[in-house]
Amino acid sequence: MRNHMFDAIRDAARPGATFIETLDGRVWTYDEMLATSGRLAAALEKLSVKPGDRVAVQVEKSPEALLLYIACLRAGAVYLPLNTAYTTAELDYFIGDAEPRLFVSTPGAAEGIRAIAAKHGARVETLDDKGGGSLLHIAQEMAPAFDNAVRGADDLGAILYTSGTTGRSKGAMLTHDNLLSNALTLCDYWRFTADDRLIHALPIFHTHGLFVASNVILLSGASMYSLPKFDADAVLRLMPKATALMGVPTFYVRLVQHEGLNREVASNMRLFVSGSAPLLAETHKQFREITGHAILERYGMTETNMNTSNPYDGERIAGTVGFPLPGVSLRIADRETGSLLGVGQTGMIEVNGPNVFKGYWRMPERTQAEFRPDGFFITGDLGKIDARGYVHIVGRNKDLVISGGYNIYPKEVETEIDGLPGVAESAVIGVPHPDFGEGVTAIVVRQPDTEIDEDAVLDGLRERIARYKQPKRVIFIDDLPRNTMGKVQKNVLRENYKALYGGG
Ligand code: MLC
Ligand code: AMP
Repeated sequence: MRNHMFDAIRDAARPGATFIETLDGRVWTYDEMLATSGRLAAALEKLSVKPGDRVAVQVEKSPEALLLYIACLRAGAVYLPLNTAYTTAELDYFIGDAEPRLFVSTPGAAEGIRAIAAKHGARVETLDDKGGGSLLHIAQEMAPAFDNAVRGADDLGAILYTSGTTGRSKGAMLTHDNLLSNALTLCDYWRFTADDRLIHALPIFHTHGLFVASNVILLSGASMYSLPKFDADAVLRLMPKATALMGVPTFYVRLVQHEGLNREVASNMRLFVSGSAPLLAETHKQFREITGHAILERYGMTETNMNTSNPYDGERIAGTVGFPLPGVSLRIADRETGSLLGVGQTGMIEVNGPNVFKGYWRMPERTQAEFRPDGFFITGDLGKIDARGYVHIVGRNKDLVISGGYNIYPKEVETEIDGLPGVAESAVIGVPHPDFGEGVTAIVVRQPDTEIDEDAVLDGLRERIARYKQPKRVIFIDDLPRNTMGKVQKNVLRENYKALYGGG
């Protein structure tokens, strides 16, 4: 193969068929996908992007943004998507760490980014969600036929940053074959064909929306309705014309609350997938009662793509994430010793397979620490396998909050809060939230004789960390509960505040 991932995309592309349709009825065919991604790849080459160079992209969701991902594969560049919610302070770290050759931003944000990019030697070009921006301008001058870079199975296709337990984000390096093998497995397991029409309402800067949703459509030659973001009204309007939806649990929580959801509106749909965070059994049940469809829950990670899935034909059991996908080995091991555990025993979930990433960008020690000597990746999720082989996720061994499908590492938020004047210390926890699953909550201890309040804490965080990481509530207490070792007892705090948002 000349270009491991792109060759497969090109081979699946159906001449004349629709690839993307947007809410305003604009259509991008597979022919346009090939031509525009070729022009964009040529533009990257013109901008001196060489195979192996990183291209950081922080833009609004649009068909062109997805074509830029494909263009990066074709040019041999490493695609590095960034959440649009990241603040300038956060971007400084990512650009410094990844050292991209090129940073593609929205026209509105470009000025603010230029200074940081220049500091790290990156050039800035722009892309907007209306088909404009300097990068597309350059691409329009290029020929659509592009001589694709030679890329093998093990070459990097993307780096996705995942927040770090120590506060520093880690870039997960994903190879062409990590992406291709997992997408092909999912196409097969979930029975995707060229007749499918996916409602794509996820962001395209994370694994779920970029690799699971988009790659599956590309590799089955199917089409998607692309929504700028999740909107329950729009999803329900599209359902009668669509066949599949992929979403985080919040999508389904909002859909079951919507009066427009019923059996008839969902009758053309064949598949509803949920993942990125635990789906409540209650939501699964309500959705089934209203529509007759059993949501198919699966389990994945940025580092591993998808690991397990409930079956397409067999029983989809609420509260489980199904079976290891074909080609993926999954085992449960003792947290401390690493010795393997038996049926029904709870321990660390460890995985191995062509889906598992190559390591963390420029962090060989962290990489080594998160793999067992026999190559299994230690996920940080706690789980068990039942007698029928279904995997259950029962908790996390990592201090992590998942809110609306986004991961927030408390350490990062605590470090920012602790740096504010008047704060002695803080503990950030996730507590049940009816919409987001978990709500980020800060428990703060003031310094003696200071008066810092909730608004002051939130004001202090506004420019520092992305909105979704900011606490929904800040609570002040006199002392954090600690165990005899002096460690903050977050379990006690989670119990004390479990009803804060009306959940728990
Ligand atoms: C938005 N807000 C959030 C939030 N999303 N706060 C906490 N958690 C979130 N996830 C903020 C907004 O900035 C806004 O702030 C307020 O909450 C209410 O916004 P909203 O309009 O209700 O939110 P909305 O835009 O509808 O977004 C909610 C959402 C979105 C759930 C649709 O967050 C989303 O699309 N999440 C998907 C995340 C995802 O793709 N995860 C996959 C990761 S990959 P204010 O106060 O300014 O108004 C992965 C691997 C795997 O995990 O297995 O898939
Ligand atoms: P991310 O780092 O954003 O890729 O998030 C990956 C994490 O999301 C996993 O390690 C799990 O903790 C969690 N996750 C993903 N899918 C599920 C699921 N179906 N149920 C429970 N947790 C999930």
